[in-house]
Amino acid sequence: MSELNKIAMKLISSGKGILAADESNGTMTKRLEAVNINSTSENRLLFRETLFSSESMREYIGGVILYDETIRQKTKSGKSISDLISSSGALPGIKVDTGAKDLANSHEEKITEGLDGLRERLKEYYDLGARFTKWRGVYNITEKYPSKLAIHSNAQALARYAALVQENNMVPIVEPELLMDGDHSAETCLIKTSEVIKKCFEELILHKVDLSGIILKPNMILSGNQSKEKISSEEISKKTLECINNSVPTEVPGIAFLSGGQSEIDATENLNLINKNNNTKFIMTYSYGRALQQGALKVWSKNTKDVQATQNIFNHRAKMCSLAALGKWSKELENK
Ligand code: 5MM
Repeated sequence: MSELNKIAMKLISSGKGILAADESNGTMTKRLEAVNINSTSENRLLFRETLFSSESMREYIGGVILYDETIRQKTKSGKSISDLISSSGALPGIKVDTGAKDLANSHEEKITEGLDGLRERLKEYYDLGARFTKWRGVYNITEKYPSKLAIHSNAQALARYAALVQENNMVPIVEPELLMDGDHSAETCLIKTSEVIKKCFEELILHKVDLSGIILKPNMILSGNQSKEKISSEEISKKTLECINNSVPTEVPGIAFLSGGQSEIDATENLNLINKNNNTKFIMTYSYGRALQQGALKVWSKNTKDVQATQNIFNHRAKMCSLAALGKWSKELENK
């Protein structure tokens, strides 16, 4: 096993998954203001520190993706956030893209930026404790999108990012996210997601990325949130497995899905069925942002000093996601 493969396995094996706490300040401000909390750097740290010091970090969280602000912050006792995360046995990770901007000559689409100066930033993040990284390409689904231009340019950026990250001895999470916004069918989502993922691997291979030392973070195959089509979790799991089977090379150790705006329960139930029906060799787990944090954030906002109440909600959610990553979740356990 290569060192990179060992890191990847530590993040995703044995029912562990990843906590995506890498909201940029803009996104975090939206999340905090939605629950009437001021988005100050102290409050952003306080909420995150509450989660990172939860009991469930030991058993269910293999790694935490941080944002640049957070990896530089310290706890009340003066410990770095990376040390806090490492003390639970999880690995600190870092989002290294600098965001999605309008794509020239296709302004309704996005291109993710952040390659300039990345090699130097990676060295700094490694010194700050990061052992894995994340870059997200984001795509709309409509009749004409994602365009070949968006598919090609984002795949190339993801591959250049992944190669640089491996050169710096960290595991790149490769995240192509096709948004659930729109009225498209699940079949359309399947076709377009497969096309995007295949192109990503074409570029990753061209850039000589070691596929056994990456983690793919894709969306599940869902119908659009404005679509009249309602498909069951069973169908979601089958279509998602079909997509992974037809587009991911077998060297990749595992898939850590994003939740993409699904409710906490839907994201858990769908992952559980993906694992129950898993006919691939890949580990299938979670790298959830909202689907791990929503409930905890709500409770925290009611009384930010009641650390235990927030941690209880987070511990339960992380445990449910972990059971789903093993195909052992049920509604009964959820409501226990
Ligand atoms: C945590 O949210 C990330 C978004 O960051 P930006 O502020 O840069 O948009 C996002 O990339 C996240 O890691 C994934 O989308 C997974 O989160 P969800 O909520 O979709 O599970």
